[in-house]
Amino acid sequence: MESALTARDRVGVQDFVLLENHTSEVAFIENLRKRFKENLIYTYIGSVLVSVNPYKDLEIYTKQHMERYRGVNFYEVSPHIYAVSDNAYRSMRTERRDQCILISGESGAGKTEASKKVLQYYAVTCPASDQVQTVKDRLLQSNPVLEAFGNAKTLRNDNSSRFGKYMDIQFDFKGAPVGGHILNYLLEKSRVVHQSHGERNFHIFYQLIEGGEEDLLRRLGLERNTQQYQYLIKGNCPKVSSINDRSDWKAVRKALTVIGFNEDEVEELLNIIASVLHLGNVQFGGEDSGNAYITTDTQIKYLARLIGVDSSVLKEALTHKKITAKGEELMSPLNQEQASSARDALSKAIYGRTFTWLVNKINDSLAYQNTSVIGLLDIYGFEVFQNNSFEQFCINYCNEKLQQLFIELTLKSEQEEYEAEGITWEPVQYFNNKIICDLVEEKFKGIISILDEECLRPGDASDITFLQKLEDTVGGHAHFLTHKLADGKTRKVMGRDEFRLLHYAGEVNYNVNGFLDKNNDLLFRNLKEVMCMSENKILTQCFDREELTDKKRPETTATQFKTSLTKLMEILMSKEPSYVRCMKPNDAKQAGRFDEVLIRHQVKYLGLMENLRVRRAGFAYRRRYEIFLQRYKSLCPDTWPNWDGRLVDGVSTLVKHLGYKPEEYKLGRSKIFIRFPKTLFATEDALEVRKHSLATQLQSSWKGYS
Ligand code: AD9
Ligand code: MG
Repeated sequence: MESALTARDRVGVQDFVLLENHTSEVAFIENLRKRFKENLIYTYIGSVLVSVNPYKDLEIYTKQHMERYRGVNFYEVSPHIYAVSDNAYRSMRTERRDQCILISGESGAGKTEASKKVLQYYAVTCPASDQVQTVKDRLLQSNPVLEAFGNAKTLRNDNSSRFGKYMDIQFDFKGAPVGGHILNYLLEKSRVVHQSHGERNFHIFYQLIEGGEEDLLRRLGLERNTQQYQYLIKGNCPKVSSINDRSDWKAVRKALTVIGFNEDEVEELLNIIASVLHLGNVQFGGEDSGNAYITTDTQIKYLARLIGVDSSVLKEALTHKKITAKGEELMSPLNQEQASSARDALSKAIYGRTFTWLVNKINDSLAYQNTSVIGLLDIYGFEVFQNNSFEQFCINYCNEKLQQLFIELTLKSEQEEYEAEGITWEPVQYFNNKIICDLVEEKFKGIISILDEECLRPGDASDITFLQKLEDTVGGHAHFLTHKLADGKTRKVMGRDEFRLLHYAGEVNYNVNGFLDKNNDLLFRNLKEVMCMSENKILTQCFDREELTDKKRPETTATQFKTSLTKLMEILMSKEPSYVRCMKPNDAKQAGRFDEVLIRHQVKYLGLMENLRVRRAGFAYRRRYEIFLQRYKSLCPDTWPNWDGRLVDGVSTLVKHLGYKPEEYKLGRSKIFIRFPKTLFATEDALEVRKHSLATQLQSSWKGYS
């Protein structure tokens, strides 16, 4: 039998607080590496779960595994996402407190996979009736649908979430899942009309074209060739080896039915998807006067039929803009370039609004009930590309907010625990990223405010004037840089149209081109009018006539996002959080490769060393008295087989018998705090020896009978 000591040597410790040298990053990474090589992808820092993406299917998500974690305390079994799920579930049941599981990490680190595992765990292990089964099925089937419409292949991840998702799972008093509700955040709409090299549009387009039945494609006027569509060729990446669009299409079709879509609704939804592809193929020519005209009549014919509008109305709307002059409404012609961007704006609006409609539709089918909930947050991870734009700015800002929440909540809860136990709190130094959140979101002075100001300013406002304003306002900020150096010289590595933010997770250069347009997100009024006339029932819900009469300027994209994030933070703050910190082991999406540089970078920006220091703040280990006594009571004749007195006295007697020195531990109100891992290891080893000798004794006494 392998001794406890050699096992520790081989597979490392399952909780970083038990690392001998807990301040050493080298020891931390070595522990991760050892475990990763043994396919042990999960490790704790106290109650925080650290997960390293294995990039291969491990046999650790079976029903048997789920059973193993059901109703069992954290430290009795090896670390697992199921342990976190079960712990949150039990806290919700016993303490009647709403829970949330916050999953963070960079793009491709495994957040979405982790959130699916949590959902599957509840679907399998929670009690069920027929009605509950329907809810469970719908909760599970919402994933393939939302992923088809909201995920895409990027350079970082073949199945990258291009929207943020917060899902409440609701449980009744028996602990059965009875409903759910999804909030979605800022879909990356620009992907509908443009993709960077090596990336794709949203999965659904390829699924439909590759998997759609012959007569369906005929009805939609589509060819079975993705390369025919302008919106699908920009990234020059029609196929992805890890993705089977055809079988995914089947799964999505089935999922839509489970969620409760009838045939007509599916047809209308697909009409919209096909319309976007046809819109992308609408081309414009230029008359001598410069006015745009449409050169592709076939597309207009299909569009008119699929959207259910008159083709001449549509043609006019795509090439004109309605203006009001001297109280009179006039149609002013657009030039070629303007018409192309109006067309793209329409495609983005149609797709974006349909996505929100889809989320609402799923919510309706999940029958929201206000009971105990467990919230699951799976949002796009921090990302840095060669060229970073407005989308990365929003995504990375969102990650700053989540990091901020993590810092506030973990520090706060640690501090509270020490106070509750009557043990002196030893302050820990850590980097607080609030300064970066403020730089982005502060009223009047923050980057978003400055951007909004430029968006509203009539006249010569442009992306470049926005950059100049930034330089004037936040130029001296410690986390902001542009090509201009303080001495008037130029920083050569940066473009004149870029600014750099020093995020908690690393430096990112943002190119300002397109910031104003994307933030304004304008759609010409006459295009909105046409959409309101549509006979497609989904589109009539997406484009409301009231919008046409509303004189108020709609909120900018960044401000809407900021407001929705503030609300999200409030939701999360009101619940008891559990954390899953995901990491990616290499950039090649390969199994078995542990790139130390990449891991070190993530350990650093996820603040894992600080997390560990806070968690240890003097003490490596803490446990409730009854649990500690139950586990180790056999090691002391006074506490074995039972201790009848006060728990604290029992623990005190036990540890004195074990030879703990006064400086090695402290007794709080309900828990024992142990300072060094070696003390605990010695006790664990003693337990191992005792079990072994008991087993040997038992064996020899049996031998006596034979
Ligand atoms: V992004 O911010 O949405 O771009 P995520 O969500 O963090 O990102 P995702 O969960 O999509 O990453 O994981 C990326 C890929 O890694 C998956 O498609 C799987 O192929 C792989 N993966 C992640 N977690 C696991 C796992 N526990 N077991 C096996 C995994 N493979
Ligand atoms: Mg994801």
